[in-house]
Amino acid sequence: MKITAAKVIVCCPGRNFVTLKIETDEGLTGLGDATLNGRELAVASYLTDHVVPCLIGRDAHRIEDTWHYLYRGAYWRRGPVTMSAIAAVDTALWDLKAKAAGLPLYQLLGGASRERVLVYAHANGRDIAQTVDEVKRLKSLGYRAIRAQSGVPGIGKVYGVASGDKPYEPADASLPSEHDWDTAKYLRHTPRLFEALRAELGDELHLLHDVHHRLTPIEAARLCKDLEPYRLFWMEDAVPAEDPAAFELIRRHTTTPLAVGEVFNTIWDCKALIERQLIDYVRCTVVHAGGITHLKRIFDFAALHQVRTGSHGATDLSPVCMGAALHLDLAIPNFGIQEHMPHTAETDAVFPHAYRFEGGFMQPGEAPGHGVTIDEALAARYPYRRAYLPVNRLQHDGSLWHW
Ligand code: EZ4
Ligand code: CO
Repeated sequence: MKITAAKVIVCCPGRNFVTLKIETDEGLTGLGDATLNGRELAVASYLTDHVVPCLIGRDAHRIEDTWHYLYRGAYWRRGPVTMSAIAAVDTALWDLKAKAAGLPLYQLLGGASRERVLVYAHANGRDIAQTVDEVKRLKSLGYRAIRAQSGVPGIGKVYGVASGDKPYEPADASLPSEHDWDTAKYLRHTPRLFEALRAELGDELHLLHDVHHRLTPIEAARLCKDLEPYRLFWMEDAVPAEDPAAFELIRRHTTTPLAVGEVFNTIWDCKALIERQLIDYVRCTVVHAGGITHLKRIFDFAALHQVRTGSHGATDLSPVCMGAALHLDLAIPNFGIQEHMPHTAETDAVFPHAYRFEGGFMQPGEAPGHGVTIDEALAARYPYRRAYLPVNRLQHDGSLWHW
């Protein structure tokens, strides 16, 4: 099966997505997600200008070889742009191989290790009462695990909290919007949120929280200790992800489980965290961590060290990524949980898919490949719109902080 053509499709059905479509001489096509929120066109150019010319004529079945051809062959290894581009090729090739076999992708990854994929939903509200109501609403839809984020008194715009009635979507402006931050206010407020949630919802529901990289190690240790009575499923991105030593400090102080990895792009970003057992869940994704081939390598390595998976699944990862992720989730032995933020109706219409939500769990479906396609005519009706993630500044002196 030879690759005859490959093209990059950029569309914006409510938000931007970059999709790679690979065509073959056998008439089969494969799709990969290449979306990098706020830097979409860099990956589109990397693919169109530098990767696609190397793909034409290659054997589509040689997935591992193609991965190394693109990784080693670039000389300049790693980084989110390179690894998202490699991921798109890799995902499209797995899609093709599974279609050629006439099997859903999870069958090629070893078959199902479980019957269904546990997912967690996002609840947010401008205050504690509204967040509690939203958690109750999501629980009534069947979710067994819910991430809770709340507005903080005295802070204007907080990560994870929607403005108005719209679903939360961080890339909200054609130039970066400015948010404000005060760590002390956040540290006082967050334990109250989880105290209220446990009081109202009881012990059964899994509760999660995302700090979004905003604390120092000792502040994160304090928050994790304060939240111990509420038994979180995990605390996500408690500190900026680059520094394993920060996690060592947090670990010394608390038994709250730790999750990190949505910004990682290779195994080298999480190798020390995993082998030193400084985290409990690794959150790398198909799209930002080099595709199915590399993500499976990370997850297998994590399994050796009792680290489970919890792949990022925000709306800026396209349905193509979600479809591929669910096949991996179903197959790997050390799956933990999958993040699930539903896409808008416009996005779902552009990317028809076989996966479905069923009472707190998801299924990748039985369609050959990863089960996600693209309606190119519809996609063409939603041209790219420049959009950025916000920046964040400390309230007391305006210095730039982690968003
Ligand atoms: O801010 O995907 O857990 N989910 C997250 C996301 C990220 C966005 C950035 O593009 O942290 O909401
Ligand atoms: Co996150």
